[in-house]
This record gives sequence, C-alpha cells and structure tokens, in this order.
Amino acid sequence: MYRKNSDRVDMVVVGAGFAGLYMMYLARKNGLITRGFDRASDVGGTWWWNRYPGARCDVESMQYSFSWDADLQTEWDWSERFASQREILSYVRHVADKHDLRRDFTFDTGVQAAVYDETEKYWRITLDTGEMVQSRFFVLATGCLSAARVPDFPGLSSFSGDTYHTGQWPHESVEFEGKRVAVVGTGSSGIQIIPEIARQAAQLLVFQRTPNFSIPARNKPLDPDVTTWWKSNYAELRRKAREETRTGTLYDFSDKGAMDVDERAREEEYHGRWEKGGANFAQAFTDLLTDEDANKTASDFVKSRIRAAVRDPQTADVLSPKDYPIFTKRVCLDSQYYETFNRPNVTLVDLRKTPLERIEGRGIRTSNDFYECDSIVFATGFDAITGAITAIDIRGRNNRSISTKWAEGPRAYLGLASEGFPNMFMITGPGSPSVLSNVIVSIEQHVEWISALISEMHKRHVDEVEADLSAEDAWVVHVNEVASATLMPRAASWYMGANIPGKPRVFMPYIGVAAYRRKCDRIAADGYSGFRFDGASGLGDRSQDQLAR
Ligand code: NA7
Repeated sequence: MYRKNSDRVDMVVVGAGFAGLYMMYLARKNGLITRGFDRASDVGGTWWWNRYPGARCDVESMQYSFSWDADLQTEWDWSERFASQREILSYVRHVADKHDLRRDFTFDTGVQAAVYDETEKYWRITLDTGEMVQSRFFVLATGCLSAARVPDFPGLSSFSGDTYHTGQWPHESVEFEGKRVAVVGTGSSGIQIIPEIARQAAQLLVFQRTPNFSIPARNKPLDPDVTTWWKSNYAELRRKAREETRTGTLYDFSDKGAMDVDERAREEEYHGRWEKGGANFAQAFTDLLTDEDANKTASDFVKSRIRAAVRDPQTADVLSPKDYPIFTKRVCLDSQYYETFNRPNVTLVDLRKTPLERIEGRGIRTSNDFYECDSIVFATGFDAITGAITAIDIRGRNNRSISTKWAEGPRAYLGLASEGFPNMFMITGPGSPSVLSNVIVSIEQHVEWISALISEMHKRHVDEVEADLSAEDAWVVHVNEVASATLMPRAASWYMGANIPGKPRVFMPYIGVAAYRRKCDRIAADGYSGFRFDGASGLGDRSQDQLAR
C-alpha cells in the first residue's frame, strides 16, 4: 500500500480551495492515497488570494457553502447576507480543521508540469520545488479565476510607486491614507474596491475601459429568522438549487416575460428588486437573457438608476454601458459604487475616449493627459477558466500539450475530461456551468461525479479512462449551441476569452446547472457513454478490498 508522502499515489489534487478540499475529502473516504498541492500558504483558493478591501461573495451566504456535511451546515453561522472574504476564509479553514483536510496538502508549492506515461498509465508530476510525484489520477481543482493578469502596459516596470493586483493582494495591511491612488479596471473586483479606497485615499483616479452594470448588494447583518428558515429547510432547498435552476442558486424566480406586463408593472418589478438588492434583479422576468427587447427594459432601468445616483450627467453617461446587453457580462453587486463618483476626491477617466498609452515613473499617461499617482491597483481580472490549467505544462498522449490542443479554444467532454489526457479531471472545467453558477454547487457535482466514475473503474477492474474524441466534439458544439440561443455571446466578456489579447473567442461555460446535471447523470447511467475504459490491472497494486474500504 502506498504511504502518505510517498512519490507514488492514486490521486494528485492541484488546488486547496473549495474544489480541492472536497475532492481530497471524498477521495480519501473512498480509500485513495492522495496528495495535494497549492501555491498558497494555506487552504482557501480564491478566498486566500482575493483579500482586497471590500472583497465579498455575490452569492448569498446561506447558499454559498458546502452541502455535503449536514452538521457543518447547521453548526456554522454566517453573520451577513453576503459574506466577506475574511468570513469565507474562516469557514474554509473550519472545514479543513474539522475534516483534517490539510494533512495531505503541501502548501507554498506549485505544480509545474504533468506528463502522462502511456505505458505505466501514470501521471508524472513535477513540482516547483523540483520534487516529482507519480499519480494514477490528476485532478485540476485550480479554479476558474485564479490566473491573475496585469496587462502588458508599456512602461509598467518604470513606475516608482506601489502596485497591487486585487487577485494577489498582500497579507499585511495596505494603507492608502493621504495617497493618490489609481485603480485600473471596473469589473466586480474594481467595483468592490473603489468605494473602499475612495474613503481612505486623498485622491482616487478610476481608469475605466468598459463600464459594467452593477446592482446594489444591500448587504446587511443576516436576520436570525432567515438563518433558521434556511437551516430547517436545507435539504430541500439545496436539492431545488441543484436540480431545478439555471445557476444553482435560489432566487425569487418570475414566471412572466418582460413584455407580458405593462410598463408600469415592469418598473414596479424592477424597482422592488432593486430596493431589495442582490442578483435577484436578474430574475425579474423569464426572458431577460434571450429576448433583446426584454433585456433592454432591464438595461434602461439600471441606466436610469445610474443617472439618479451620479450627480454629474457626463460622469453618469460614461458609467453607463452602451455596447452589450445587460447580464451578458457578470452582473456586479456593489455597495455605494455609483455614489462614490460624487465624492470630490474621485475622478473617472474614460479609456474609451482617451486610451491608456503608458505607465511612467510617477503615474499614468493617456492619449490626453498625465495622471500622477503614488499607487496603482490593477483590478484587471484573470485569464479565466483555462488560464490556471494551461499555466501547467500538461502533456497527455504522444506528448501533446493541453495548450497545443486548446490553441483554437478549450475542448473538454462535459468540461470534466479532455481526449488525449487519460485519468485527468478538471473540476469546473471549460464546457461546464462553472462561473455561470453558484460555483460550490458545481464543484460538489463534479467531485461526486468524478468519485463515482473512479468507483466504476474499480468495479470494472480498469485503470484508465479517457474521453472519446467524438463525444467531446459533440459536447463542444452543444455548449456553443446552448450559448447561441441566448444573448450571452454578444458581449466581449471573459466568458469568451475576450479579455486576453490573442485568446480564441469561444464561449467557455455551459449555461444551465440543472440541465447539465441531468446530462451528466444520464451519461453515468448509460455506463459512462463517451468515455473509454482501458487497462486490466485495477487501481494501483492494492487489492480491491483495500480500495473498497
Ligand atoms: P474582470 O471582470 O475581468 O474585470 C477586469 C477589468 O479590468 C475590466 O473592467 C476590464 O475592462 C479592465 N481591463 C482589463 N484589461 C485592461 C486594459 N488593458 N486596459 C484597461 N482596462 C483593462 O475581473 P474582476 O477581477 O473584476 O472580476 C472577475 C471575477 O472575479 C468576477 O466576475 C467575480 O466572479 C470574481 P474591459 O471590460 O476588458 O474593457
């Protein structure tokens, strides 16, 4: 039997966020010998890295937690409607302590390369410490938004002040008092950090390329009655979220189209949801993501709110999105974002009109002006969905790398496995609901599905599983067909890879948590159609009895 810390194990898990921790938990429970690695110094994944001021989840706390430990979900109490980064990180640490999940993880250690040995049917994995590990299964729990990216601005290295990226925020506290601070980027992270910095800094310069739609979060302490209600109904509510929704999150779903009601009723609906706050706004009508006219009514409503919040009409206009339908980029939730632009110490710079040309020693130069600053905060996002996977030199059959295979866009069957890369699984990979879902719901489904597949391999006494090329091709077509039936591909979003120069424009996530789950279940029930099983030895060199423990 393999030993812990041996250089030959059953499963290597990359990443110690929600996905990696649950994968580790289930794999161990199923008798596999595991090792895990994370570049971070502790568990938490995205919540370990994104510790910038204002970082907060945009899924409500009662829904953003694991469902697989019934005691855990009743013993843990969230303090706010939307949990802060700090509270989520405490939760993840609590889970890791409770289930002793750190034991097989090595922290401060990245995976550099993974090469599949076709003869031995093992992955040979190289760590950035130089250590090598061999593993039957290679699981990428690397997260969809973990490869932080600072654009290649000319002159960046000449800047003499401090620079930060929201996704790699320092652990020590960062003081902005009395400083002139620039924030580049107005996605979710920018929208969360901007009001916080504005309250501290002497001057805040916001460099915006594309304005986003943002809905007020109206975060508040969690009402104990709400907590009690959720806790008493958790089993059914979680089931509903998984099996009956598009995003794996429960909202006040509407059963009407936006054009089925008159203008007054529509305004009332939007207004009520706006006042309640949160992403419920996006569920005001059934057709907001599929019908252009319906979508425009929601978009117009939000723009009217921007005009109401921002005193200077020109600033309000620059903050109003113009060239894509609402909800086709990730909807941001904010706390006083638009109102922040009324502060005398905040200036909005429109990079569409005056592009950012270069960064110099003392500040940022646009085509029109020079802005002196002491610090620059890059809220410029991530190489989303594929970035953390292709950052590892992964080589499957015939030494072909995953980056080569994905040169024209990611290809994966169910977003879980890719042909030519046997025994490799991606949790929330491209072609699965991932970022278009309550990601914990998607993570749990993938981890459980992968675990069931490995159990099936034990039963069949095989040690290799691989996606079929034809099944994978058909899946990629299907993912794009589903997306094309909506307005989603109309925005140049990171869902499409549009934020990375040169990245192929392919719609990466699958739209529809419940539909996706049904498909995965059906495929499993059909004997894992679209997967090929091979090898005769059974897993490792242990008896089936040991594995069955
Ligand atoms: P996002 O949503 O990708 O936002 C990045 C922002 O940075 C966005 O406003 C970009 O403008 C801007 N950006 C990126 N590159 C540039 C350049 N070269 N020049 C100027 N501005 C630029 O990342 P976030 O971290 O905010 O959010 C990602 C997810 O993390 C979020 O959805 C949550 O789920 C958590 P652009 O739109 O590309 O014009």
